[in-house]
Amino acid sequence: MGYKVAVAGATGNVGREILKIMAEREFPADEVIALASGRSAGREVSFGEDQTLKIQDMSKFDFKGVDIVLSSPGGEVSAEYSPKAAKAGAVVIDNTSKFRMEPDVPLVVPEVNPEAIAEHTKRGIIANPNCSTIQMLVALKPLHDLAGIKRVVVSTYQSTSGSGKEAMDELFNQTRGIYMNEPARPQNFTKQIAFNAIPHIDSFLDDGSTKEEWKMVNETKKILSPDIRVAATCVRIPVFISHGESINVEFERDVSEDAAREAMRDFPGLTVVDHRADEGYVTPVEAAGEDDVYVSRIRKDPTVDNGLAFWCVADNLRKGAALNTVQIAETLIERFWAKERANA
Ligand code: 11C
Repeated sequence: MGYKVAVAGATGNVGREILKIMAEREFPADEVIALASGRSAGREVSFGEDQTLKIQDMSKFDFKGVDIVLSSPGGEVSAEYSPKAAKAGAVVIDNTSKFRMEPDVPLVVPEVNPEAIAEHTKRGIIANPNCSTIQMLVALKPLHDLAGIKRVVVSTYQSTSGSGKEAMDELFNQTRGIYMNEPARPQNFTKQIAFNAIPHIDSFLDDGSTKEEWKMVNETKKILSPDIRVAATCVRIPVFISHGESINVEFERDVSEDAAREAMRDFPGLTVVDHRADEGYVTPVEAAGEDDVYVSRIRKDPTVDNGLAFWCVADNLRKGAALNTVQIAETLIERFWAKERANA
């Protein structure tokens, strides 16, 4: 017997990707319900190669009887509906930043801290981390186990899809417009995104950092270790899908390039493509549509004791959001519910 699953925010970039991934991975669902705002109710979304689902209005939906809600409708909507769904008995896997830092809500990357899922019983909510944190932590976990990470310096190169469908359209239309001598009119971004790089993602904080950078620092502490210090600079670039990251790590103990490469190769969800030659590394375009996090350009950082530097890239809509959400649900079922059902 399978589960009753609702996908909240089913018309957004992440919601549509969740439905696609559920179908690809044959998620054990008996019933899948697509939810969105009243504006989209009645429209259809694709589910797998040949099925469609009719969107239901989330504000009128009764969550009773739903086992799992995979939720990415935006922070304010989640703030209202995730607790409502949890109260009705569902476990909500929430993709927004709303609940991530709450102490009784586990924040999970299944390859890194699957054991934290046990805490889903506290609030009925499991939080999915920010996309730029997820890919960095999949790359860092085997290195932390190997040599103990003290400090990380990361600069991101983030695609426009992290900001939604309209932001991707803005990149497309602005790029075309510039060739036709039309002035760039930023709407979703603070400055021109076509042929540019914007060192500003999410809102500014009092210390001069941005909320996106704050998330990378604090989510890393919650998931991997509170002792790891992280300095992050997050930059939006004119790419449609996949975030790139340049990462410098300082370790407790010495770690060779070969040992790092081997540990990363053995880690689930991580692929090392690292040839010191033309094309011997992975770029955002190549990572788009893929499930793994890719690591390239592994080398010593000689400016600190026990330092390494590398490049990391992943599809921000898949591993950075939808795939990680579905994997949390799969792990919840395999590690917790399957056993309960077997013993019932
Ligand atoms: C971006 N990382 O690329 C953001 C998108 O906290 O879940 C995801 C925001 C979040 O703009």
